[in-house]
Amino acid sequence: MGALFTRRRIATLGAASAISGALPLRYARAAEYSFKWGTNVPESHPLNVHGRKAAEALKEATNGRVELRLFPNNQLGGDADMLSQLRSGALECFSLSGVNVLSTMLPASGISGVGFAFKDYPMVWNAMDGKLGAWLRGQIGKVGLVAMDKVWDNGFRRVTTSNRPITKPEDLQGLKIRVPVSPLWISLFQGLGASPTGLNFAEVYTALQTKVVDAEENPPAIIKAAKFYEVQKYCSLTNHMWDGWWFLMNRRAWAQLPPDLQEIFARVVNAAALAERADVAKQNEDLKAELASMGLVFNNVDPAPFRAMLGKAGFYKTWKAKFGPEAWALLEESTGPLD
Ligand code: X2X
Repeated sequence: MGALFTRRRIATLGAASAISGALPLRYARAAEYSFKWGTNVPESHPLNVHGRKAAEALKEATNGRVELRLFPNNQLGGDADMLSQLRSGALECFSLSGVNVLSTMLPASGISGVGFAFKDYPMVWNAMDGKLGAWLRGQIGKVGLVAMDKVWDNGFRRVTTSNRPITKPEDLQGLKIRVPVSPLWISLFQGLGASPTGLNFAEVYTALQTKVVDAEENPPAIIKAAKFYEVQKYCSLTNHMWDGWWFLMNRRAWAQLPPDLQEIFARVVNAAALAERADVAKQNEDLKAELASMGLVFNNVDPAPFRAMLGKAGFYKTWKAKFGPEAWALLEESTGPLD
């Protein structure tokens, strides 16, 4: 009876607020569960576009009981800040690449970033939606975080520079290039003879603009959204690494949701990840012409000599030893032999 009474009262209030143009009736109650969700890329990136849609869909599917509040573009702090907020529970959800700062506390999560491992998307999703992904989610669980099943796509990464196109490994020698804060990323570019600096994404535009670094590497959707074409001249299609974002949650926040809401939450977020993947893959094809019209000069790259150089530098041997035989075998199940 009590519940019915409450619902009637809310219906009455809802009708009143509808007249005054306030909250629609369906969501007249404040959400029971309100989670903040931080991302490190600008509002217009498909991660956030589909993130906003996911938040809407979740509100619909839970009748307003669960709310996701998206904070794009490092509004809550840089990658390292958001990761510590996530761990403490100050932030409930964070989209983070396993190869990025997550790998500084969980080295295993960097394995998806091994240089030139994935050649195309079928290979990527075979691994990340398959055994390697399941194994990685298990590792993430061991450090007290929850990872949703579907990884959101960032894309195949390409080197951009302000001073010269990269067509062969020699062009990378001594190049001052920004990479995310990650031992694997640093090792990859050192192995290729460049001079990498680890910086959180929030600092990249300024670092390029002030020439603290001459280069960075990211997929086209990011080059567009973060306007790197304003401060970079060349884009070399190196495809040296695929990258994606885990949808990570603080474990206590996840555990607050009763099982039926957990099920809806996972379903909605994972469906949004699939839609985002399709959008990013398309953008990464389509954006070349648009970015070229904005002045970015593209060139193709033969990956073979770059990969050979990494092999000679001992990159694959070193990282195989660090990740261990179990993880490496899972990666090679999808990619084929890597060394
Ligand atoms: O920091 C980057 O370059 C970015 C946005 O691609 C990642 O999150 C790895």
